[in-house]
Amino acid sequence: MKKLSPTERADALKKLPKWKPVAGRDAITRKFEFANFSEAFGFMSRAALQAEKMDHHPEWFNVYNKVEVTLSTHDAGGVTQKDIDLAAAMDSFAK
Ligand code: H2B
Repeated sequence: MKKLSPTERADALKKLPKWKPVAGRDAITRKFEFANFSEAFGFMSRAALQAEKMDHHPEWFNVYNKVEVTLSTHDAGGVTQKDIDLAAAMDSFAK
């Protein structure tokens, strides 16, 4: 997996308007908010199964109804197409 160039990354993020670049690091992040813990954990369960299928795993932090997700490809040292694909899948699970 090759890191996306700044232009490729900016282009890909146009389709993921809720995902933002992380300051000082080649990664993207989004805060999800749900009605309650059950909804948040349901989302995390679906995201976890997708992550396993892709062999690509999120950094995330959950408190009650909020889930903060950071995506980066550790093997590549930055954002790759895998991060974009997992971000899009997470967006679809949060709908
Ligand atoms: N997840 C993420 N986010 N980045 C990686 O580089 C990565 C991963 N590598 N999940 C995978 C697992 C690798 O360690 C295994 C051995 O395939």
